Amino acid sequence: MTIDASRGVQAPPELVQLLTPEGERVEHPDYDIDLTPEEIRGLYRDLVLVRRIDLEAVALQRQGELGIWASLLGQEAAQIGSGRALTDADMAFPTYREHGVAWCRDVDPVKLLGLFRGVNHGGWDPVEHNFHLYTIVIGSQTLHAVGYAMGIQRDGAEAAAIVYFGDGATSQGDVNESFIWASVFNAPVVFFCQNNQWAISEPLEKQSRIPLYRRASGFGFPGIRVDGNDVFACLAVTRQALRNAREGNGPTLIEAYTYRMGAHTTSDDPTRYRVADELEAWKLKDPIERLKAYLFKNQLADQAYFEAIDAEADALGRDVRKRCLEMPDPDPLAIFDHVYAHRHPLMEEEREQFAAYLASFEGSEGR
Ligand SMILES: Cc1ncc(C[n+]2csc(CCOP(=O)(O)OP(=O)(O)O)c2C)c(N)n1
Ligand SMILES: [Mg+2]
Repeated sequence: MTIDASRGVQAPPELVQLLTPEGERVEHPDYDIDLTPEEIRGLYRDLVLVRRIDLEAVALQRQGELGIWASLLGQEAAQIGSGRALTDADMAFPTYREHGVAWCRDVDPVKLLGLFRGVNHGGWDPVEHNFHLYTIVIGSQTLHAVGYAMGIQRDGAEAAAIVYFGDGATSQGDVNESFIWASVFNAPVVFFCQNNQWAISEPLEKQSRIPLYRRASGFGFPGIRVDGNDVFACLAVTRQALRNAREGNGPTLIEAYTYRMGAHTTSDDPTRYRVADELEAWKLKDPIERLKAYLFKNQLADQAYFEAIDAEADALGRDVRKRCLEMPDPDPLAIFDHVYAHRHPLMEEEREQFAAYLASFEGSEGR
């Protein structure tokens, strides 16, 4: 097999970009954004804090405190840009990597860690945050999102659904079926594909012979490619797509062109299947560095500001670690609690059997 070390590194011409890797602001005829200095600093803070949460989670896994972790490293701008485009009424459907979107939806990061520590099955209430539980079955959440969007449509609500999925997921039947349903029912949904160039060890060229955003035209709705490492462009493009959905103009496919800087999960070793040059080239496109350069060059933030954000990030990291270690082990019988919305005879029987089994251990308190 020949390895193309330049994969994904050259920005394709059709990509929407508002902030270059060097931190220069550029204009786009169709997408613009007018942000106050405070809003821009807020985006920078979001990016830095979610990277710090992610770093702490990787460290916790390496120390045996989490079973596994799926890092968002490199994808912060795609997640913060799109996440900050949402209104409270919009509903987000994540994969297992959307820690940045969870942050925008006010989900306590420790609750994300609970799933990966094996102490809960997803520790937040999706209705409270309008942020669905993490979904591991690749692509299946696209169907949930379209169904939810059709519900919004029937309620006549002023909201939209957004669903996150990866480049690999675009090959799943569920995703293609969800495109058809969204299209023919004109559902208020935004398909947000983070093309991070890899599906574990499968490169993008094994998923598609055409750019992913162009798939949408075959289904009858618009597709657009955005620089996924540019938080301004991700915010502008997602805002417009959500607005279109809410106004009854149907779905949009957004392909956020980015790169998975880390391993697929902590169980993976990417050095087995990709070359170091690729990683080095993408480091130059880092989403945080370009915004930092922009803030600095335009005198919107000074050294003291960056130091204060770094200190806040370190404090957050320490807090997340402390509260992760304090999470109690669940009651073993709690596994039966949320299988069905109501009590179920078979579940009751299995619960009793399991309780008797637990009680059979010497020294057990006989739950
Ligand atoms: C239906 C299904 N098939 C296979 C898997 C195993 N699997 C987990 S992650 C993954 C790759 C997903 O790649 P992509 O959609 O690009 O998302 P990324 O992990 O890069 O964010 C696969 C095949 C799964 N979880 N579900
Ligand atoms: Mg991928």
